[in-house]
Amino acid sequence: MDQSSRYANLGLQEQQLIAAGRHVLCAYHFKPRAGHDPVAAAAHFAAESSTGTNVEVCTTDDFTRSVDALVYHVSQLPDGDHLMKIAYPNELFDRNITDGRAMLVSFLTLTIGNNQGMSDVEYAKMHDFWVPPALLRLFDGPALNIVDLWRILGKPLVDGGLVVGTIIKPKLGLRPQPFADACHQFWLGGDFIKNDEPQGNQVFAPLRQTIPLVAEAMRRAQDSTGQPKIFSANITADDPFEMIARGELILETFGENASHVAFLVDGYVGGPGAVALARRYFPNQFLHYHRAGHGAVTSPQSKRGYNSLVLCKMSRLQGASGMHTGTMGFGKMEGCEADRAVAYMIERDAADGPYFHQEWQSMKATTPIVSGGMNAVRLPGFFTNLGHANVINTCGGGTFGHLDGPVAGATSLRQAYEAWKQGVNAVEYAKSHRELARAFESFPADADRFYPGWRQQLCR
Ligand code: CAP
Ligand code: MG
Repeated sequence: MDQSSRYANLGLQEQQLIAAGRHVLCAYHFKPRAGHDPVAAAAHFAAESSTGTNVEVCTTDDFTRSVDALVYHVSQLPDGDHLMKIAYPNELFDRNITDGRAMLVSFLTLTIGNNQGMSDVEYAKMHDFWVPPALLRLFDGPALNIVDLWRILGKPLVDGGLVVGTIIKPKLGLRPQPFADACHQFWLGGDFIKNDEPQGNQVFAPLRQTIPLVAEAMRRAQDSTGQPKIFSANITADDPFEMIARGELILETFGENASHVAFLVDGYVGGPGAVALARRYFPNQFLHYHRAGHGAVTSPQSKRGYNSLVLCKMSRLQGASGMHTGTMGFGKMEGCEADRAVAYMIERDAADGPYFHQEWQSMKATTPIVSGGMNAVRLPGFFTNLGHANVINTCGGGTFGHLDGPVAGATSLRQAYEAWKQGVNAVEYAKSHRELARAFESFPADADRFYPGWRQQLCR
């Protein structure tokens, strides 16, 4: 059934829709199934995403039609796919009965829900969306961000610079004492430690044993360095009451250092409920959103779901204090230098996605977290590409893979940042900073890629 007459209005002007602010706008790349007209397929997509189904129903009335999602643009793309833009009335999105505020799960279930498996649409992937001010202000947004970490670390609250971090490796398999020892070692040189995304309450590392040892390691490292330290503890679980129990245990155990604890949530696999629980039940803790699993939908190889920009934009709406934004071609995960636009979207008060300009109306920024195959050799190029170093960097292999161990690994990361900040070539800086020089030797393939001829210059 062609529903174009009801769910498509190609005469609608995007600028007027934005000026009116009564719709969420979404841009998708899609392919209609063979034999299906693109506009008709888009109209059915909009129906399925709002007030319709595949047939007219007798219960539809004039009010129903007033909140139809409307396709207002369909065009062919150079790669043969099509672009469609859909305007979703603000009224469609579910609101809490408790406080009237918006929820991300409703955005997902409407705009990337049933429409992901339709018989007349081969595939559809969201590449951008725009939230009008009237709805934007109903999302929680971040309670804290890197400024709160700089405050703890005693750094300037503007351009406080790099937070030097790591992930305790191996990813799994350390029992409580070796885990805490690794934390203590890194904290003798670094600022910030995160659990790796699967680390929690494994039988070989019960949380009730591990956390007290980590809290003690923090105390000792703070005492011996005179510097504050931060731990991002994974509280992800299926059961929200389990998450609460973990968070409360951790805060109680860290005691006087509870404000030095961030909570890590595997937000993609845990879902909006897990993120909202951390944001609303522990509003005083930095909310660290880890995105493990996102590649299933965000990878350029995926023609369905949504891209990294959409994921990161959604994380800011949900209240992520920090969000993994990838390494933009400088690390081990998929990405390219243009991905800096993803970081700008969550850290700035206004930014451009591929299809929409988004004003954030002073919603707190979400801090980019840079992880995944990074090390001291790779960092300077990353900062240059991004244009700043006001990020949290977590290097697992880049720390525990340093030839001289995690203290030297952490120190090498800080030296790489200092070199970049001073505008000094890292090889030149390494001549007078041993830990950085040894990072070149620890990661020779990276050194060859980014600093050809480094061996001769460092006489190594
Ligand atoms: C990094 C990491 C991070 C991923 C996340 C890992 O370890 O701990 O979870 O990098 O990727 O498990 O791979 P390394 P992203 O530093 O040893 O690579 O930040 O792109 O979401
Ligand atoms: Mg990890």
